[in-house]
Amino acid sequence: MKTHFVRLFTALVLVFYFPISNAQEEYHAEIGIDGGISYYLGDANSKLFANPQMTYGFIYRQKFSPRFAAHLNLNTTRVTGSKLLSTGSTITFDNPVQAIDICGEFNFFNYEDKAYKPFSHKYSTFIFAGIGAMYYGYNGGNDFMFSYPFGVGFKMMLGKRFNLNLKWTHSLLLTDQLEGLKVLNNPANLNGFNIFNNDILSTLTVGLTFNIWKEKCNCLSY
Ligand SMILES: [Ca+2]
Ligand SMILES: [Ca+2]
Repeated sequence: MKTHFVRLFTALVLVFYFPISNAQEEYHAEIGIDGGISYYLGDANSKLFANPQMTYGFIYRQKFSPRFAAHLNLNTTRVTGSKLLSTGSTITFDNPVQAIDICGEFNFFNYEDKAYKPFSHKYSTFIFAGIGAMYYGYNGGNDFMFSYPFGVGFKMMLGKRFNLNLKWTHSLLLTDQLEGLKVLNNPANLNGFNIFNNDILSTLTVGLTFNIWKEKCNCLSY
């Protein structure tokens, strides 16, 4: 009789305790800020990380699954440099740029805090690509053009609510105007077929995001 009671008690504990203990909070989105450096590649510069400028901005990330997410990134920075022209004179520029990107993300690991599931990690490298736009000074006024952002990153959970993000982004502008000067807009007349002759804005940033949009999950039901 005592043995039956112990078995029954153990079974009840297994049935009721484990679903409760494994019911975790899941968050569907993140908001946060990022900051770091930017540099430009184009008609006046071909070196990575030349003339680095400060950049900072806002991030929103929507999580679809442990592997897939999408982020919205707003960043502000400047594009600076100088160029020796064929006339013998040197021209300098310092152009303010606002950028917005919307990218899909793929995580190389399952980014979730579930130690009992294989391939789940509290960190992951990820790749992303999408579409964006930039608003910048051009020829005494302002102009706007779409871009193709893409890059690599690393994300890591900091406790239950925060995430650290490292991101290296390259945004190919669909025009050659990023320096803000007409003389550096397609100066070699090479932009006809090769979109990669357009200007590129790159950023290397560290971000801190906060988990929002909580939903209880029964983690035994996956
Ligand atoms: Ca250019
Ligand atoms: Ca160019």
